[in-house]
Amino acid sequence: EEGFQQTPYTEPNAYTTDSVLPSLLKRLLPADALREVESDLVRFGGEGLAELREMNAKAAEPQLIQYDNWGRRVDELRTSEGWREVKAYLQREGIPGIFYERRYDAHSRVYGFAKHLLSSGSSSVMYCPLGMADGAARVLELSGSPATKRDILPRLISRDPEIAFTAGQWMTERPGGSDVSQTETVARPVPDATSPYGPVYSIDGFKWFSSATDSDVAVALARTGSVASGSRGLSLLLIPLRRPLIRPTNEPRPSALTNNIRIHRLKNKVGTKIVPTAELELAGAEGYLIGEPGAGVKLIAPVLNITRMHSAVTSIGSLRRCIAIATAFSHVRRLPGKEMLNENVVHVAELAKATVVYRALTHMVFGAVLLLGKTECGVATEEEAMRLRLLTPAVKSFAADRASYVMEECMSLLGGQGYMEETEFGTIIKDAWVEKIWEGTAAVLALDMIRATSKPGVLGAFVSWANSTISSCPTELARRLSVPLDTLRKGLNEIHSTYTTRSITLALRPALMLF
Ligand code: MFK
Ligand code: FAD
Repeated sequence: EEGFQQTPYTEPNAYTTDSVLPSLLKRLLPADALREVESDLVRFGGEGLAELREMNAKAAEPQLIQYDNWGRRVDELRTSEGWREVKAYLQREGIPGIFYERRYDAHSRVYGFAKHLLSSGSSSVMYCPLGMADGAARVLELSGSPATKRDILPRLISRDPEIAFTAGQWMTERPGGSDVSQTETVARPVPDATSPYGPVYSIDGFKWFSSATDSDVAVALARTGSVASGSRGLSLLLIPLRRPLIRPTNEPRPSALTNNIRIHRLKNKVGTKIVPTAELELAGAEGYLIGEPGAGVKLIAPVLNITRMHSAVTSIGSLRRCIAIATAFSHVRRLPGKEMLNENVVHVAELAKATVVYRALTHMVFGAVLLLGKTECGVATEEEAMRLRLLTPAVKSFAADRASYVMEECMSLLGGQGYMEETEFGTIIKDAWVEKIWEGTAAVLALDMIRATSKPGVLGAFVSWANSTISSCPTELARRLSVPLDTLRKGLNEIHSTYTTRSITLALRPALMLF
């Protein structure tokens, strides 16, 4: 006698069964764009994700081979076949290509991030290198030399994995990640050296966190000014991880780093285990100056803002997957001698609570995503651009904060099975925790909002937009929401004096729900 056997759940089409995305896209996209985009999302959410999950199941932790059999230092980084397949698959699907092809103008950001939302719970945090490639592409689009626009930008956004590049973002050093003013890495101009990519510099220093170490290039901060000049003495450099940067297409890319970059060690992380995050020593690495010397932080800001959007979408994408699994389980699990879980009022109420948070976060984040698209396509009003500047740190921080708690609730909706590695909750949750830290902690992002509101007009524009949105709400709801806006005004004044940073994000929460 076999005894009771639980029927395993199967995850249905992620797009067609999603409780938010189809209606959200109907609201955000013009009808003709929606028609085209929707057929792609239906395919991607079904057979596309099934294929992606098979590749992702083969992804394993990277390995560092520091010395070869003959005692030579080689610093070979070996990534798994699954990781490389996931990367190639998502590049072919148009991440980050869709964002730069701009087939749907400002709405291309909504389309690309919809694909991200559907897949980020099933791709071993591949949106880390892909998000940074997206950010680096925008930096080159805005500030790159003609040669970087010709040779490197097209590769960062290519759908062809044979030639596509990903990029790293090297900011954090041992003295500080939130505050980069004590950066120790130094870049010195190389006399007589020339490169079509920009003025040639030799770079020495130590980068404490390098996540996409399997990338082709990095955008990095390094000191060209005096130590006393703090972060205003930092410049932005484009650094190849291997030289030559451009190889013939039929020549395989070596896994060892060259360009005088050594891998000190791979980080031993709580999550994001598949992502090759390393500590790097730069000893005379060649790099090319982007933009003006001393403007490094300002020049790298587009990377920060774009990766913060990727981070926000990863938070809600991870939550989406957790809800999808919990819902699928509720369709196959019967309470002993009673109804199915999806017919049980108490259980369904728990699923509904999780779904409400997912709905609110998705509307909130995609409101900001549309503003990003409009800004990049040059069709945002000045007021919309200011709102994007203020909302980007807020949605990143808020999504990371709220999603992770709800993911834990979803895990418990499977009972003991939720705690088993096979259901993937543990991996998804541990991976998503990092969204609270990288690209800025809540406190640092609250400070960034203060930086944004210190520019004239930003806060006033936000408050008047929020008030006019509130006035179009049903009266009862509007009354409740108008109080936090007053608090926001008062709170900001107080924060300037008391430095109680977190409360600024808290004060904005109700207003952000209005998208
Ligand atoms: C899965 C998806 C995730 C994808 C990728 C994840 C992997 C990557 C992991 C990483 O964590 S990479 C490292 C990320 N590091 C951070 O996020 C650092 C957090 N700290 C900050 O963001 C600080 O605010 C910052 C280092 C930028 C402060 O630097 P400064 O030099 O003290 O800033 P300052 O002097 O106030 O600003 C310099 C200029 O930049 C100003 O312009 P002006 O010169 O015109 O006045 C600022 O307005 C501008 N600026 C700063 N932040 C900006 C910005 N402009 C636009 N947007 C911003 N966010
Ligand atoms: P600190 O800046 O020392 O912060 C410590 C604590 O102090 C935090 O709680 C912070 O909120 C608080 N704090 C700091 N300043 C203030 C303030 N002014 N007011 C109030 N509180 C404050 N970086 C890269 O450059 N490239 C990468 O590829 C990369 N990958 C990463 C991958 C992983 C898995 C992780 C975990 C980190 C990665 N980072 C990367 C680094 C990341 O961006 C930093 O860890 C982060 O910015 C915080 O910097 P820190 O670690 O130096 O912490």
